[in-house]
Amino acid sequence: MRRRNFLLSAASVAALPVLGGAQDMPDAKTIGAQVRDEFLHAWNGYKQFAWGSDEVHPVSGTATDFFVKGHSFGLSIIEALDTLYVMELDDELASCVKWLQAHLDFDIDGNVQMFEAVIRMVAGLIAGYYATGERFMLDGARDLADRLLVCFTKSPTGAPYRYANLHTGAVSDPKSNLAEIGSNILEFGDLSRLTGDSKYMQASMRAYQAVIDKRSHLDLLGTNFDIERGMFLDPVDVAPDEPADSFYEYLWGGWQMLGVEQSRAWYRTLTDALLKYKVTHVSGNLWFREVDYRTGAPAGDTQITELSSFYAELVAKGGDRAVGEAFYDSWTNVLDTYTLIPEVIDYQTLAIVDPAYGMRPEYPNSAFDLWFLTGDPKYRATAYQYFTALRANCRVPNGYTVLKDVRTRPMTLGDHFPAYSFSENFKYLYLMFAEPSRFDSAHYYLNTEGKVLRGLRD
Ligand code: DMJ
Repeated sequence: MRRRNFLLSAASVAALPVLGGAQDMPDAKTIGAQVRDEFLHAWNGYKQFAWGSDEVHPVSGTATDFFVKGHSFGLSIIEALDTLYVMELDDELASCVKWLQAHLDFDIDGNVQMFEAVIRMVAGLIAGYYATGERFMLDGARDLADRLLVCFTKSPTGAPYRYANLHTGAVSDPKSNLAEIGSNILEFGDLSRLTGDSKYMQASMRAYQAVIDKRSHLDLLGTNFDIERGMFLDPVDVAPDEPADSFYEYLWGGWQMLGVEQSRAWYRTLTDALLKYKVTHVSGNLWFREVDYRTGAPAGDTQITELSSFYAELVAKGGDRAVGEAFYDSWTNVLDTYTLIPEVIDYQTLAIVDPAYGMRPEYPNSAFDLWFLTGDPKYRATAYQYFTALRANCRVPNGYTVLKDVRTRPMTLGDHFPAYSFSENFKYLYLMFAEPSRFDSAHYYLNTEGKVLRGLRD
């Protein structure tokens, strides 16, 4: 899945000329306006080449489906709803509402990945409902959740299958992982609250229970889990890296957003073990090592993905602020070294393992939450550094694109704008600089895909 090999030392890449990087910062409002302009630049590319499709490929000017080959759900539209709202792009939002009213339909004969459908589309429609008050969006979120619920109800353990056919209700793929099993309590808990039907919340809690019951005597978890046999498939615990990452994020969210005491207790128990056995320091940087969940002994390898950088904000929000701030600083060192954070590095040497950059939002996600948590200007400065690097290296005439290689100069372009970037990167940056009136920065909660489930204001 991850972990390809393209080793190049940190020193040799640092010697290359860079575009972007630290520089004098304009005032926050000016940066907020720049971020909004750049979001619009990406959005216009989507509208021009892919309107109604799931995702745009802005270099070739083409479009693709994300979930089911041959059918698009308008994923980018769903992902963008609350971003358009907070940015006060109301005409654009009205076009999205119109498109969804005409096309939203989940009665599709295709296998859909439950995890991605929940964090992107169920959450996107709930956030869209909060943003617009359009009841059909809540009905759509509920209809989709009902079609996905078979992943949970057909499982002998309660931990969900990975795929559901939205038309037939057939389920498939029992070999799952922590993130896919445990990243639904925010959406399902909110749906239970909004609809008065507790079945969604119950499904999430049962899924958590099935996995957490299998923790070791050290309170550590494995990573990949057979949901039919109720057992971990291998002993390596990669947390907080993917594919464990948002399992922990949602445990905390179950408490902070929904007030579920059990969720807080689980978060605390598992996080205490994670911090006890997994924190490691290398050359002044704090990282998390892979361990055998049964013994706590080092296992696996010393590679870590950019996706884990979200954990800086989570562990800080959860009460371990010093760990979160130190982990953020580690990733800032990677940003300083490579201008943008490559997909995979070796934390022993900071050498690149996979040089691609998938427009990943996890580092600015941490900057955003840590800024509102601490008020430390360092988070704005580094977020601005990230933004200028993004703009300098990922911007193309018709939008923004992922990169194939951050080591070359210029960086090597890919041809894809992931739908999550309509929901995440630009939104985090905009909220922390523009401080828009439609967002309550003192009381908010975003899901793992950047959907604002708490904190939207009229
Ligand atoms: C997003 O889909 C979500 O943030 C998810 O939790 C994992 N990361 C991707 C983007 O990198």
